[in-house]
Amino acid sequence: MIEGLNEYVQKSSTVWIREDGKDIKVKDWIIPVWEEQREDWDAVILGVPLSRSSISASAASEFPKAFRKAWELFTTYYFDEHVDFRDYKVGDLGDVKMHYTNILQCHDNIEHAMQHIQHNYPNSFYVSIGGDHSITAPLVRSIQSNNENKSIGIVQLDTHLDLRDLSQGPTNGTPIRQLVEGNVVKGENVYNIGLHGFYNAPSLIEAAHKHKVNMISLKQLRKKGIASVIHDVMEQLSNKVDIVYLTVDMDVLDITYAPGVPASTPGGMRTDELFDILFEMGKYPIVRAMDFVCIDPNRDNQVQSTVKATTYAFLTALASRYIHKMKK
Ligand SMILES: [Mn+2]
Repeated sequence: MIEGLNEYVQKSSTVWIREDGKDIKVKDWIIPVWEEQREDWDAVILGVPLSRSSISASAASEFPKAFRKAWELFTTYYFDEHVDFRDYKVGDLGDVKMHYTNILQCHDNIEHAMQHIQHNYPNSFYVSIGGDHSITAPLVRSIQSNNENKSIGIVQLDTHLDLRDLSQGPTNGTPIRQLVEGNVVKGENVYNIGLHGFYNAPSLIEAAHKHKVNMISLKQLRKKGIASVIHDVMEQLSNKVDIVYLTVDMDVLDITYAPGVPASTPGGMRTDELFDILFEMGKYPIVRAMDFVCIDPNRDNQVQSTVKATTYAFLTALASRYIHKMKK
């Protein structure tokens, strides 16, 4: 393992036997970093198996494993754009080591792991695989402390604001509140896309107004169109911040599409809409990091709709970055 990093990160338990050939699968394409030393990974993946901090009982800690297992179900050829993105170099860093019960210790490990990763791979795109949404706070804190003179914005795909107060400690309902009140990210630089229905209490809407968090409802998104909304959001952010962090709470999806997300709801986003958003976001190199959170593979249905949807979303985001990197 890389110097310093092995104190906080361990190899993943799912390691594929990779094969080469004309037709390869995602499992053949993503390379464990302990098998191939290089500094120029286009993207690095970090598993963050923590879900004791989830408000609803969740085994999201099992998701990094389920995610890696799903790699054999997908190829590196993206039909929609007729492109094979196997030349995009992706390294798997393994998983953050967690304390059995101490959530603050776990968050500390996540923050330190991300520090070492940024030092070792300063130019890579950072992809974190949760875990519940509490992990976003230490991840963004780490990126901020590594970029002291730069400002960070957040694009959050979520059914919830995640602005709950901290009276119950840090949970998957508090990351945005922690980041805003900790002066890590300004509320006006947070754009929440996907809000709908009956899931955010008045005190949370009040907190959003107080901190000037931008709220874009699912209805507004559909009315204006995905390309136009993402273009506007990214244009605004590009004028205000140096780095954008993209956080994808899979509870943004409708419960039909995401039965494996404990907090998913009726009336949510469709998978094709999520994929389109991630494709649009791939156009912007200012987006330096991304996470996927709150997927509990033990609650998923038998055909693994949620695990597959998340893997598809992840691949869409990376394929788009590859396509737009090649265009330059
Ligand atoms: Mn959330």
